Amino acid sequence: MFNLNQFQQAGFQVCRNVLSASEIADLQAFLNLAMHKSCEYLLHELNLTQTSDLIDFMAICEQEPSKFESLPSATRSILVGHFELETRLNPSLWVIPRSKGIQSLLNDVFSQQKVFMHMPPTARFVLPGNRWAGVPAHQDLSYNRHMQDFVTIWVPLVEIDKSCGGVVVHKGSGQLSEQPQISQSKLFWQSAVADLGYEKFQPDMNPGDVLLLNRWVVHESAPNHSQQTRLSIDCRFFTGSSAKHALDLQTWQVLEPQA
Ligand SMILES: O=C(O)CCC(=O)C(=O)O
Repeated sequence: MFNLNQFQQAGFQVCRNVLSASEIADLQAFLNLAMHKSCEYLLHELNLTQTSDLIDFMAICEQEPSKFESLPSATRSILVGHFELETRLNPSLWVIPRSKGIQSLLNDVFSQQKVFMHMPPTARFVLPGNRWAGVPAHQDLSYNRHMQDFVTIWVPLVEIDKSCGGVVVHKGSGQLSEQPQISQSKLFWQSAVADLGYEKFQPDMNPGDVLLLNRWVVHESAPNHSQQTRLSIDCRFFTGSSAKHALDLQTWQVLEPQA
């Protein structure tokens, strides 16, 4: 049951059973197929034979950064767990904004204002052991200056527990002002914000549950220690205008960036 006051205070909320079983099944079917294609593409590009070779390849890159840096940016992006743009642009992912459960949640958050979804959403796959496919601690506002009033909805498509990892929320940071990023190796990811000592909370979730985040709350990816690939989608929903492409949830048109 969504609680707006609690969300505004904490900056996050785990919302249970928001997407239906059939919505989840459609998303899983689409992304499982896309994941196999992405892995085949990587194996072909890197001249490797099996998926686990990709993890060994990343371990080598950690020792020899130039091996990673010399790859095309599209390949680098898939290696750190991002689905290709073509997949992210596919309307199959609009199951999320079209879901009655998501629309009801957005209505509670934005109280009947017109809502838009940043395009394209991000879809991720974290292969077992791919510890390079993780986002360090960050606040979403630092990466989304093109929107003012927005929330992130993180949608896992597999069971999320301590072994499979998921998103770790820094409990208590939901109203924190924007934090500077501390420098660190930029080989695989952007810099992190400093650890201010907040309690780390990593919710267990089932497919159908979603994690709602405001733009200030600090959060990061947890590593995937399981034998299963972690599949998830994160969408940003906003009111007002955006300086980047957006999906209008009233008309289902993709809008051009606005000045
Ligand atoms: O899926 C993940 O591992 C991280 C997602 C995230 O940090 C975000 O959506 O802002």
